[in-house]
Amino acid sequence: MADSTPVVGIVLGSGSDREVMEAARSVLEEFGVPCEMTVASAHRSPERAAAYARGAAGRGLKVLIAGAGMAAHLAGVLAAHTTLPVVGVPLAGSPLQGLDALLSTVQMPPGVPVATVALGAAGARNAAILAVQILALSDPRLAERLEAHKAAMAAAVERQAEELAS
Ligand code: RP5
Repeated sequence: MADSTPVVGIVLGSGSDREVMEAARSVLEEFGVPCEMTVASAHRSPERAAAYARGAAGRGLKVLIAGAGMAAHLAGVLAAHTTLPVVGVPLAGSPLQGLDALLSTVQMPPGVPVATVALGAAGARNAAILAVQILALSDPRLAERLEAHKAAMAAAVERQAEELAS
């Protein structure tokens, strides 16, 4: 039986972020990558966020994905407390429609990177694919699945082009 110990941790700034961030879990499941999802707010529960990040590597996690909106400091706070790669997904929903979250996530000071992806569900999907790409560096089976994923996308574009030409 395959090992189901989570290797990717998906952290939400709030339970209200769940619907969008489920896209990340779906992608990881498609690739057969065990993951876990939890909530830890950078501002409302800073101790929980720090403790999660500090304990992540020791529990076998390899990549963290953080999704948060508004003043989205969650990914940065996690990155402050771990040497694991952290992928940040800025989420919309505020009066500033996610521009606040984008800048809060991406503008990390030198020395503490957060790999920031697109806003919302597209970003959640890309965060998961980026996590798979990181894991694939030491997992040839995952690398093969990524090749198949790219081939499937290219084939879909070919079909669209054929439909437009017909
Ligand atoms: C952020 O504030 C969360 O990540 C969420 O996107 C946003 C609103 O949170 P709730 O008020 O819905 O809990 O911290």
